[in-house]
Amino acid sequence: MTKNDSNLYAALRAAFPDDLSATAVETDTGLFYTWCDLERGSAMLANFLRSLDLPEGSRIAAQVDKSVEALLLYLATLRAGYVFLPLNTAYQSAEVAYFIGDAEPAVVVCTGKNFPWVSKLAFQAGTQWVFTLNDDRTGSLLERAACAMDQPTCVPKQPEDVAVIIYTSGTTGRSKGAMLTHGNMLSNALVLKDHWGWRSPAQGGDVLIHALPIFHVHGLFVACHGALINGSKMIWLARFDPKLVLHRLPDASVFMGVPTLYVRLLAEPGLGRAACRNMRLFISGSAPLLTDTFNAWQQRTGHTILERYGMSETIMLTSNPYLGLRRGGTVGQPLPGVQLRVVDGQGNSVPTGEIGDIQVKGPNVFAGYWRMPEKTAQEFTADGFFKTGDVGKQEADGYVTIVGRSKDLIISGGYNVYPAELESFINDLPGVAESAVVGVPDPDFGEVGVALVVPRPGVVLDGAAVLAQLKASVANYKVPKQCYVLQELPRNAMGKVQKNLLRQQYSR
Ligand code: MLC
Ligand code: AMP
Repeated sequence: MTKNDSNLYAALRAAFPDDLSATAVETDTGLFYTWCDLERGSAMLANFLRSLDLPEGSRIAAQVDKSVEALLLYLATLRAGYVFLPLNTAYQSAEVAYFIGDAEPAVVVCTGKNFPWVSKLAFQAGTQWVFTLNDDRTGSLLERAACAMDQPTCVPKQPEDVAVIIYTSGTTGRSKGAMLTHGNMLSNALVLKDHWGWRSPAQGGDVLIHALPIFHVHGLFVACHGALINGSKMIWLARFDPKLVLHRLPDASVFMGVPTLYVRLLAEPGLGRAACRNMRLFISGSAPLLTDTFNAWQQRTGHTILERYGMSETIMLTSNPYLGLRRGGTVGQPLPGVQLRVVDGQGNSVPTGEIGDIQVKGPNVFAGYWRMPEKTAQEFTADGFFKTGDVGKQEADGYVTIVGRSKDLIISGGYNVYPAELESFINDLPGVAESAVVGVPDPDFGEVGVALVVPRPGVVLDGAAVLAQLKASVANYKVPKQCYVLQELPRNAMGKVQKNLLRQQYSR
């Protein structure tokens, strides 16, 4: 193995089909990108980034709408040897300011529409370059890169070199940037290639419908790496639209989604065996898939959804089998190379089938939180296992079931929402004494937030006004769907807010 083999892009590129003129990506706007386009386009962007003479390890932050060019920017960053920092397009200015301030990217790429405020805060934070990239192939990034060479740059990397930082919010305090290495991502992509039975181009190939956002692990790594490392074509949808997915299903063989996507597809009368006739595999993850959804899908389509479990810090951890029993309500068995154990509060393994905290170890587990050595140390055990914060059990045959979370986290439509972040914002609003945000079941998003707010003495608060203020400040998916004003919050003998009671009372 040459040194260069550890750059993730080199491995992805090696899997491109021999015929580079074949279609690699087809978009919902009728554009066709060949494998040669991916190779040349990412080379030009990589050479352009290198021409900026950035220090090694520079971060390239991107808050851009989904487009093939945004994917090329990610691939170019890998090739150029820098560190990619994808940002959710729903983040508003305070959120973006935090990430840019913390990660100190040398380059920020944003939409033309957001350039005025993003560039202001980026330059204030010391960023040298701010470029624009729009979803219609316009913007200063592509204009500048058009003059770059297309020589096949791919900077040599070691497996332990950081390739991406993914920010995850936290139950307390600041958001943490999980550093994923070239080695983490390549090992996981290779395991999934085998585990999910991807068909090589020589075997007729697979076609993936890509309908997820590309700023998280699911859409960017599991889906894009999956297709690229198998030389498989992607049908690229800018956003999830159940009718469009249904329309394209006959042209595809693999689909990946968070449970909400399956719930919304089931609401389409046209979903049935005929629409899925060419499909090989439906994969679900990022949030619990209800057994009802699993069963309804099986009945309507004849396909058994394969559920898997992962997280930003670890990419994919467990999966139901491709061949063998896909057990609804479970997330399957640890992937090859992943060690998983379930422990009690003292860190001792619990007996088989009993509930405890899930800890994991493997080549896919991240290198630590960006500039947070103490936090990183806290999240690992002395023998190197990462504490996932998920609570579950493992049966004798290895199947894992997630039953809850020790972290105070709501997963809504596959997005993580941290109550602590919202409570701290609400508590700072005038007239608010205290607040609690809890997750309640929701048929569409799986779980949604509800806010309970206690006013200061003598103040009259309006729940709708609290939500409006939140909406003006944080990403829209974080905004609780309802807000109730209470005279006090229920507390236990230790003075801790009893969120379980609130959850029961406000379940819809
Ligand atoms: C949108 N809204 C949400 C929401 N998405 N609210 C709660 N939870 C969400 N996920 C808001 C909108 O802002 C809008 O508010 C209202 O809810 C209705 O929006 P919508 O039109 O129904 O939403 P839509 O744009 O269709 O988006 C829904 C979605 C999207 C499910 C398609 O959320 C999505 O793509 N989710 C996937 C997330 C994902 O990829 N997660 C992977 C993380 S990686 P208003 O007020 O504006 O009307 C990971 C690791 C792993 O977890 O294991 O994979
Ligand atoms: P994120 O930090 O956004 O990567 O979210 C990771 C979290 O999503 C995990 O810690 C789990 O709590 C949750 N998750 C991912 N996949 C599943 C799944 N299949 N079932 C239940 N929870 C899941």
